[in-house]
Amino acid sequence: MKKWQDKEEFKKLFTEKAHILWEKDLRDMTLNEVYQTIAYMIRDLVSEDWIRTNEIYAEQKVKQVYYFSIEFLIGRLLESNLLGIDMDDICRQGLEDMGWDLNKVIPAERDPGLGNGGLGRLAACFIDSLAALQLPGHGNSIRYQYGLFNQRIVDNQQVELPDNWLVNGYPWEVKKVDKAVYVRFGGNAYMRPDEDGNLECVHEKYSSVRAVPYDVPIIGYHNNTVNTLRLWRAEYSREQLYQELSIGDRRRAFRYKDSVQQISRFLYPDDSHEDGRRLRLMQEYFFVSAGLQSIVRHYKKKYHESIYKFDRYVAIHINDTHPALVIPELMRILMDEEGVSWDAAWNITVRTVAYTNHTILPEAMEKWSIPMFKELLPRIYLIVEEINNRWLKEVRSLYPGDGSRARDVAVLWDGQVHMAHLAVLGSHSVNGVAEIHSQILKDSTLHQFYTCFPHRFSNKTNGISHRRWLIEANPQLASLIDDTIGDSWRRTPSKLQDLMPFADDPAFQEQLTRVKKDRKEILARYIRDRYDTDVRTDSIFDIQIKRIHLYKRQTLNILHILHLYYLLKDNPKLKITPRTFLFGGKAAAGYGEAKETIRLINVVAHMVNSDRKVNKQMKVLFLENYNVSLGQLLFPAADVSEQISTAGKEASGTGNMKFMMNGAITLGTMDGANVEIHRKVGDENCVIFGLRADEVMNYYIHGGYSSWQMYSDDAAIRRLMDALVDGSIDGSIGGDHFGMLYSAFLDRNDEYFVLKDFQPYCQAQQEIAKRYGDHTKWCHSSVVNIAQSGYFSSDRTIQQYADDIWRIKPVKH
Ligand code: 26Q
Repeated sequence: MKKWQDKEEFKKLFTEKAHILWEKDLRDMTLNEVYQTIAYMIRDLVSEDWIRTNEIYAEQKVKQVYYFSIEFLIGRLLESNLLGIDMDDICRQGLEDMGWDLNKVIPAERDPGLGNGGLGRLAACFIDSLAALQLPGHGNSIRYQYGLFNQRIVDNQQVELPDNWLVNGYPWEVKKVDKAVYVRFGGNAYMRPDEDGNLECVHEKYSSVRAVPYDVPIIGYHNNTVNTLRLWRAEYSREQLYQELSIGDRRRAFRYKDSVQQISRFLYPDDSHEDGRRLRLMQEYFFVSAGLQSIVRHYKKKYHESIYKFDRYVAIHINDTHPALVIPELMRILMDEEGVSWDAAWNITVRTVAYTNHTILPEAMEKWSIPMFKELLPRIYLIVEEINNRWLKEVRSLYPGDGSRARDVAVLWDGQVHMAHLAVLGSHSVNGVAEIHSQILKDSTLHQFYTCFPHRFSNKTNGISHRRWLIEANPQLASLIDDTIGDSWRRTPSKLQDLMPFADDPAFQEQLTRVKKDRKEILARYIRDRYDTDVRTDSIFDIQIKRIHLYKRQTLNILHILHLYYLLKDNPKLKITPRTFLFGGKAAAGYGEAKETIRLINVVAHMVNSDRKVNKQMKVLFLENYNVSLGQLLFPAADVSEQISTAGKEASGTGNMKFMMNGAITLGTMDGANVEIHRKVGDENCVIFGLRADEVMNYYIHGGYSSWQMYSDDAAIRRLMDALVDGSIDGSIGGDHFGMLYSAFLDRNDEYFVLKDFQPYCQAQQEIAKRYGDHTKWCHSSVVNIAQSGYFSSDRTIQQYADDIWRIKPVKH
């Protein structure tokens, strides 16, 4: 790996590069220009290794994995790349000599919002770990021109603003025009006999979209590996445009041009309620087809192996069902372009593809209407139909007379294409993302498939990059850990365990307290600058940051806050442990209840914060525009991690792990990875409350829960529910106030058991306050959480995928 020898060399190269790029005096450079200059300098350092990494993979013909995900929420890259190549100190010193502060330069990079939340961020942690472990693995996705909307709060409500993240250019990407491919949409597809009497497919009158890759280097941590995140952009094909124009149909030509450019224009917000939009299906096929074509092309050009050995050299992973069209698309390429028979193509496909499920919420299961699917992807539809026919034939012969089987496992059913069923059928591996979630897949969601293919199912508990979420986000804690146990945990995060003996060490506890206090002060400064509000750093920082969803129960949190407020108002002499409640998260624009939740939080926050009788003891804030960068500021400052989803609903959660790694104590339900966090740290070092998944399931199946009953029996609940609609919180009479939430809780029988879990949650909050009061014990818990968090590094997760699913090995160089 090339390096800058010292800060003098850095300054010299910086000056040269800046002159070439900006043609102006250093003194006139903007922070954005400074950031971009360093980014290009980093690219100069890694470019040889980037080329070399790919050469070695090809020379040694190693098996490679391609991680297909419709989202990659990578966050800013300047700091993580500087840390990766170990050039952060030299860069910082060099900049300082020239009058810049690296900490002020870093925020000049716009946070690429190419994802909604957990699933997209997981993909980013995974490619980070692949490179860190020197594993041959790459990402494949879409280069959205606009990321997830920017969120502003105006009059307590969320307003969505477009995220034009590319306006100033993106220095990390390299456009590869020579690697463009074409993706076909529409037209007619049918089978006909060829000269030898074999059936061949004819696909005609389609329209072609040019897919152009933009590659982003994924730099390994202190090694020479540079893998690739390939992002595809849709462009119109000039040939096709001229053809349309030559026919004389200008309107058709421009319609074609417009619709093509739409394909990679916007990231869809996670809106599980909105069904199958045509453009979304186009996006899915677009990046799947482009990615696969380029993989097959590379395989043929560089590996010189028979196409029948494809699965020995290539693994393809699909991150949820959004890329599940990989299955029929690989079948198409193998059969139509490589002349492989159906049976052989199916074998190769199943052996190549592996699938991860991320949700069991029925409304979030992906389905597409058959007529739309057929019209947009006629050739792919024929293949899906054949997959379905052969499968149902097999099912009927295995379970004769059992009509309900077909319904549970069919790919085509009720006029729809069921993507999860296609994904399970066409993969050799299916996994959930936490133990409890993988169990639920086997027991209920995919139970029938589990009985057919038990060996396909496994669990791979999620993980997070400890490089981004500890080393980068919390350098103060990272260096305290170095000073205490050495720095081997940076390569081997399980070594964080070595902190266990220090859990009761007074000197270590004192230093940890200092670090937490520093991080709370950094956050408090941000809050003061942005919101003109002071928060007490001696208060408990209690944080819930995640997408806003009914099942995640931000409502439970805010109802408890309102309840605390009433307690203080009713007993003016009452003293509670001072608390700062922080929220962050975006609501899908079309998700009414989620947007109403944001408004409720803000209205309660306003009422509490402006009440001088209580605002010394509690503060509530909703922080705008939660994203990766804001996360890096919040996780290190947290005392309490709110993980309070209805048991059985949160597949895993990954924010829970980021909090834990930064020494926060989990306040959570027995859901997702909370179950495993609880097992690692024990009852004494986290606070668990509420219904268990089996109890929730029982209520769904057998009934027996009435939220109206809760309302009548519990005066505190009654007061809170009434407050939602009587105008007392937002200080206005009339109007429907928080009618949607009121209805969800009472008229729709509280589907997520917020009222049922309310009192247990209040007690859990009291338990938190009690424990926080014993500072030594609290510190002990905090240390145990950090020490046990190594298991939740995505390095462990990726090692399991590499060993059990992909069968790939590290490549040292
Ligand atoms: C679907 C249709 C149309 C438009 C968008 C979507 C869509 C987009 C994103 C549906 C779902 C998502 C994202 C889901 C997600 O983030 N799931 C989370 O995955 C994490 C990583 O495994 C888990 O930790 C979380 O528990 C899970 O909720």
